[in-house]
Amino acid sequence: MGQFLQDVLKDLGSVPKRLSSKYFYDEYGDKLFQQIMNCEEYYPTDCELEIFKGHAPELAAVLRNGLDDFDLIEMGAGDATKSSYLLQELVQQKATFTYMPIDISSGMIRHLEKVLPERISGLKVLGLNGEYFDMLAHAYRLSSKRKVIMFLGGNIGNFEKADAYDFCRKLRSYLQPGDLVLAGFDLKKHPAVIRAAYNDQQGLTRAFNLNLLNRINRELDGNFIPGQFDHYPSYDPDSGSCKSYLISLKDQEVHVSGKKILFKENEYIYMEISQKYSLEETEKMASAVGFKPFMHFQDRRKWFLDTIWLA
Ligand code: AVJ
Repeated sequence: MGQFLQDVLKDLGSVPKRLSSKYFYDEYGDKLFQQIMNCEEYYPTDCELEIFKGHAPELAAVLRNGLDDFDLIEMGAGDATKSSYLLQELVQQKATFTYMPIDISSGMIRHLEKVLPERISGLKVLGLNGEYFDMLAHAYRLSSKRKVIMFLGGNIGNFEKADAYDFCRKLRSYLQPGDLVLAGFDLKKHPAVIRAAYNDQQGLTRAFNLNLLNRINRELDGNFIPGQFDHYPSYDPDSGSCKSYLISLKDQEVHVSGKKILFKENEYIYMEISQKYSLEETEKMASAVGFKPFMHFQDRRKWFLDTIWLA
């Protein structure tokens, strides 16, 4: 049985029901996420891009930390739009480094290895296709150079807070003293701004969530009727957790690969968390897992944080 099916059956068999947002990103989900990033209400991408465009020289200087040779590793590089500004700047400063994007998509890695050195001449790219920590260990076997790890886009927000601590503690355990982390966090702000970003007028976020039911239908022989589920986004300013749910609109029976799943009217499926932090909370997390919070970069509205931690 494939991992996707195994996870879906376990998650829909649990109480309360849930699904994992890591499965949002099939071909159609990737397209929807691109559209979300371009829509009026969704601010995090614009904020982080503003930071990378506006502070590239300072970011580059801090990450170089002198003039030594280093490996710049990006976890979940995607199309590397944001990091390109930093890469460009580092090459311009004549820094000696290798850019090592890690991504689960082999197509994306091949694309980056081809396209980036064309766009940024002189850039050394070594793509690592696989899971974050497997590839991180691999990078340490490949070279003993100082490591700078980037984890951008507020992807850390897709972990529950306790899981984010575990992730960062694990990350710390792989690193050597002197290594750096550059992590992106979406910050707490006016709750209405956050809620709007996860409940856009065009219904893109709704479609993004419902697409997972369609994906299950397509890939796992499911028979969800997406019209019988409602998208319910919520944001709690106290905890900072922004969560999305799908609500069953009636008592219904769904089959996935021959397995029966029962839904009560108004029963929910917990789909995604996008945890928001205060700046102080990120510092607390860094210290708790053994990093020294070193430097903060923010956009002019102070809605997003790219923070540097020292191992
Ligand atoms: C890709 C995890 C940063 O949580 O803001 C966008 C995904 N979900 N709209 C986020 C997402 C709904 C996004 N991240």
